[in-house]
Amino acid sequence: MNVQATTQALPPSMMKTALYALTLMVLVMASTGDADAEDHVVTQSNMSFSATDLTVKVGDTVSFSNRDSMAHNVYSLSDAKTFDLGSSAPNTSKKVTLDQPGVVDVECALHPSMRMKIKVTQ
Ligand SMILES: [Cu+2]
Repeated sequence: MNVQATTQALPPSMMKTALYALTLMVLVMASTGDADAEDHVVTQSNMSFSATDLTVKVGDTVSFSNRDSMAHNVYSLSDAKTFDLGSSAPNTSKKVTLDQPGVVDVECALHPSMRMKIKVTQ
């Protein structure tokens, strides 16, 4: 097989169609990515979370916003999503991306009575 035979394997018109399809696929994939992700804000005030049961979609983020006068340390108790945001000072916010489905139990390491649940659905 010579070089000419290889380049002629696909007629130019089919190459164009294939390239067009590929471009379209890349565009569709890009638009279904982070563009659809939603950010859910959960505040902490009076030593409690503003939501005790939150349902989000895979790819969404949750921002934990500390509105108390004391520090909080939000972390996960679940394998579905492991994270530890560390000590968060008053009036600061930290974000977590929920990247797989499951139920995530969330607690404050400094105040174990502060608990909430995040359900991550497809
Ligand atoms: Cu706390």
